[in-house]
Amino acid sequence: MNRMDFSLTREQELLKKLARQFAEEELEPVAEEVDREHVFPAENFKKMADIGLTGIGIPKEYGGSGGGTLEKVIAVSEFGKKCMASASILSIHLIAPQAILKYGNEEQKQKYLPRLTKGGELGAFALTEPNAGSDAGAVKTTAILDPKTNEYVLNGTKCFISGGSRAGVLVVFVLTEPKKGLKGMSAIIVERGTPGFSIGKIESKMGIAGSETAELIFEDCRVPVTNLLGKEGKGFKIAMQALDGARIGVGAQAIGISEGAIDLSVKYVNERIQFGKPIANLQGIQWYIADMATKTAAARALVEFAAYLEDAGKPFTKESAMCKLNASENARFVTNLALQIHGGYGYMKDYPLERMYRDAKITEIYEGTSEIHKVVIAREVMKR
Ligand code: COS
Repeated sequence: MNRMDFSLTREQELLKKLARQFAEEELEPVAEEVDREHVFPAENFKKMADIGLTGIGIPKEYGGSGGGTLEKVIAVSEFGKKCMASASILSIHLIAPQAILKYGNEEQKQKYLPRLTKGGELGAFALTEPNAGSDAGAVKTTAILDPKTNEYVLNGTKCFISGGSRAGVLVVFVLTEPKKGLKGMSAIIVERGTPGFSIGKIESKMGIAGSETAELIFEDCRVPVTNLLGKEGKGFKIAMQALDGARIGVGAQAIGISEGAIDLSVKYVNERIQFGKPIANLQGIQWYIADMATKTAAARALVEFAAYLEDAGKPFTKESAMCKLNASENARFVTNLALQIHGGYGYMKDYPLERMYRDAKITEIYEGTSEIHKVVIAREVMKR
């Protein structure tokens, strides 16, 4: 793609239409219930797989639907407009197949990618632990090789793992050489149902309630050595690179929810009559809408630029962190103003704004906090 060409290809336009229609027909009608009941929308995830959305960025030979990061941004942001939990589920699901595509050997790709794409199984990325959040290198879960059986024996606990309780295939970060710290970290593929792997606490969250967030427990969990992803000791780099890509996905969630909140606000200000006329006539309201629209357009441009860099195979660590930081702060700003515009109605659960306001907050926290992103950006900007 020519760098200055902002138009979508015919395939991308079709994908956008497909994702939008799916969001309107399948996601929006259940978004409130998914939030209220804290229920994972399993049926909808299966339907996403049926229409190829869970295989975005994965070549067709492995059951995927092709495309790359920009396609992910298109689909995830369309979902974010209507149901942020579903946008989050899709965006985070895609991390595991992407990591297997990038670091897996042919056998691993053949075995796992079709399951994670058209097969309809959910993927999960298990890095975080109770004492390894922002300090991702502090992981303590071990995977010690048993030379007699050629298996890794996993012991430890992961927490806050999005989709971990529902996933069929998980990429788990462990220490294969604990003495080496983050240089002894490796990535291992673990399948649901492996003996010694169990699900612990399911979290009750402020927002994105439909995206199940779980504790994962490994107790003498034996995994064949062939499930090592990439090389031993390269796990931290795999995690960091996977997060670079994943953060563009969070950026896409954030612009989606912002655009959704703007759409609702525009509709509301034209319908809401106060002082004898639609509140859209009030300049104060117009200024709110102008700020929301301008900042969101800028956020989308930065997210799409980061996606372009990743798709072009260029370095994108800095832009991925920048786009996620900017889009997530904007999502909080926009959902807050949208709720304010809706006044008392916005505060009530009859309108989606209070859910969107709660949902938006996570984008400033997961897959790296805003503060961590500033660390990453500053390091990149100040590189000599
Ligand atoms: N891509 C490739 N390699 C990377 C990288 C990246 N984006 N970021 C770091 N690395 C490499 C470094 O180059 C270094 O390699 P060498 O030892 O060969 O030089 C190695 O990884 C260690 O990097 P660093 O010294 O920067 O590690 P730190 O412990 O200082 O951690 C941060 C760096 C803070 C950036 C990292 O811990 C991080 O991203 N934390 C947030 C984690 C997060 O997002 N958690 C959310 C949970 S997942 S939902």
